[in-house]
Amino acid sequence: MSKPLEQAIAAMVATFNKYSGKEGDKYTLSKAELKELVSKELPSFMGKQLDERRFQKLMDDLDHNKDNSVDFQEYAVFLATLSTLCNEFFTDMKRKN
Ligand SMILES: [Ca+2]
Repeated sequence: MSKPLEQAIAAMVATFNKYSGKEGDKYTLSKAELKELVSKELPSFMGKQLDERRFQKLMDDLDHNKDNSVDFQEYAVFLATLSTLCNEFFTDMKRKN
């Protein structure tokens, strides 16, 4: 049985591949693929209904090389940013208690 952190890394990779293979380049996320991944796999982090303006902002922020798709490295930066926000949230909670 693999450890939780190993499972988390495997889930991160498997989730990317689950959506990246749906259309176009199977090694990158198109805008539609990213939108589906975020709404189905990160609902409590990102909200179930991301409005178009907020989603476009997210896509622009993540797509560092401006090729209109999110590759694995750009996706990994996104998850690292979410992890950092999560850690800050728990650190603040501990400080308050
Ligand atoms: Ca890109």
